[in-house]
Amino acid sequence: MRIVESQFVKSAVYPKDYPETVFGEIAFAGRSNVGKSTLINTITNRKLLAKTSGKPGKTRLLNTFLIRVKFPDSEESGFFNICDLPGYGFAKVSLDERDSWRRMISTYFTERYQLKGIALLVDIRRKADPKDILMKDLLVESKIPFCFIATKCDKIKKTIIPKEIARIKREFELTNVEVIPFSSIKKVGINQVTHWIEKLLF
Ligand SMILES: Nc1nc2c(ncn2[C@@H]2O[C@H](COP(=O)(O)OP(=O)(O)O)[C@@H](O)[C@H]2O)c(=O)[nH]1
Ligand SMILES: [Mg+2]
Repeated sequence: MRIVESQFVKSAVYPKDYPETVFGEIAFAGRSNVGKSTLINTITNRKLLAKTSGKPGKTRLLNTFLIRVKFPDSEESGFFNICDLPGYGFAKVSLDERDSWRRMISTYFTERYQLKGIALLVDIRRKADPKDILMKDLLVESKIPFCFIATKCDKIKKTIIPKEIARIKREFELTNVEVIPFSSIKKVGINQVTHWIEKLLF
């Protein structure tokens, strides 16, 4: 499967604002600055599709994109949606904001019936932190299939990537969960992420 076209659809907070669609949806979750928007730009081969920003905590909405794909030996297109979830972990948010974030995410997980898979992004260099563990627990509770994506793997030596992937599996107590090393800079993991999406949707 190959992504051939992508466009921004809309931003939402409440279920009444979720874009109407007949297609399946894949969401990307993770701390602010972990590389969610960059990953979406990389797998769609678009520089500015999802806004990337050095300033953490700026995006507080569910941002949906419509993606068109092609399959080998077929003229037909397939479609799905990507949702760029608002990041977390930014130190300077009030308890109220944290609460509304949590409500927005758990409402999305339960109400968005088109949601077929969630990828949780973690920085390959960072030890599992409590907010990521809470997020993983939300994923398990949601009963929606999920994978982990270990981002910025260009920042460590290639030879220690397997060791760090094993550490992530251990720290998050992952069994039968795929952990995909990813780098937007070195273009590592694009096919694996696309393949994970394809397995869930088509
Ligand atoms: N070295 C490296 N930096 C990355 C990678 N992906 C994202 N970044 C950088 O990390 C910062 C945050 O990325 P962004 O996509 O905005 O994160 P988001 O808040 O999760 O959407 C930006 O400065 C990106 O350039 C990667 O694969 N490798
Ligand atoms: Mg972002």
